[in-house]
Amino acid sequence: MKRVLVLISFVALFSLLVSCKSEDLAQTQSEQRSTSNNKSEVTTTTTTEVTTTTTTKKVEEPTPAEIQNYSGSGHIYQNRGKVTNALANVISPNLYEVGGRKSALGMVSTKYGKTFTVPGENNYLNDAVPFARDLYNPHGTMFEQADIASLAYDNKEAFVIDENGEVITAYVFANNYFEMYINGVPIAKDRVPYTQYNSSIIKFKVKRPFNVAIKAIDWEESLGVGREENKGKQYSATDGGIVFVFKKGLKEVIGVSDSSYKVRSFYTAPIPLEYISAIKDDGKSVDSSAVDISGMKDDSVGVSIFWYKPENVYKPDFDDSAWQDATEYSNEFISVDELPAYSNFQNIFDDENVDAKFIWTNSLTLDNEVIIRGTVN
Ligand SMILES: [Ca+2]
Ligand SMILES: [Ca+2]
Ligand SMILES: [Ca+2]
Repeated sequence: MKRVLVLISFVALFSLLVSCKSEDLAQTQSEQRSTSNNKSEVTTTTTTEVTTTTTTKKVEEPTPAEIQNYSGSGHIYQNRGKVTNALANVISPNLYEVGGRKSALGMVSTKYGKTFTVPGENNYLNDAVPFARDLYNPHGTMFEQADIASLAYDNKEAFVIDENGEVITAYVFANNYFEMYINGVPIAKDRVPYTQYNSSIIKFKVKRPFNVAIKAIDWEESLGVGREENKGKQYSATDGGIVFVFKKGLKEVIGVSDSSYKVRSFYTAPIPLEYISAIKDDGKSVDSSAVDISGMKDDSVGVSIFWYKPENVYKPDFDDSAWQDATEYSNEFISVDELPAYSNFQNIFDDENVDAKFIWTNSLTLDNEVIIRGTVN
């Protein structure tokens, strides 16, 4: 009996050893396979896509065949998103030398030769569009109070849209960059494209009601892939968000950012390849809120989607009825309490009677170039 038990134990131990060994072997083989897959993917994509210039870090990239399978691709449907999967070529290394992070501009190209400016089209280098004045800029003027900033800004220097209109003052805090159009006219652009955080004051003369269109950009360091350095991660995906207030004189609030505004993304990234079909894109509006990036690795690029802007998108008569209503975000969610560019002006941005809300699309992290439209009565 004892001999039989010993024999059974010996057989069991032997089979256990054999099975461990074959699992080891299977794992090694699968690692080898995945290494060789990655290698062939990288080789394929670097020969057909944009040359990467901003990093030497190895990145995971989908193959052109996988990208082609994106059903919303503009290669198939007019007006729909165009897909890229690599870092941009840098065309301007730093728009704001004194700033914290490098605010570079770049260009991405799809494999079909479509090109897009990243992190978004803008007028920063266009002298025809004036800079907004500083409300609070750590590299420029830092006002302690909004009223002092407003009184220091002569009404005669207001941007004139209607000669016999009234002078309106706008206060804006953007994460990170904005341009403001009133009745289709670009009247101001943000002085600080990226960091440090700043806020702006703009005066303009217009008749009411007037149309507001704002271009807002969540700037990025890893140009074209929607990512930046954050908490030690090179490719962190981070948030946008903007808050603004329109006042007549020092007292009367005539408009604030809230969900009455319409919003649309024109650049969304990063998107894990397996979520590319989760983006709703009907040619008129887009929605990336179903994309989940929690499984993305720190060094993976994913794909980016870009859309062409309709020619009259900043004009009052543009039809934005298919766009999303703006989503409102709390101050806590945006984490602005510690930023003097915001917190010095809480009597403006968090007015107890008319509280301006941080707004964006319903995808605060992934939508990086956004247009916001509304009307002030
Ligand atoms: Ca800014
Ligand atoms: Ca507020
Ligand atoms: Ca982002």
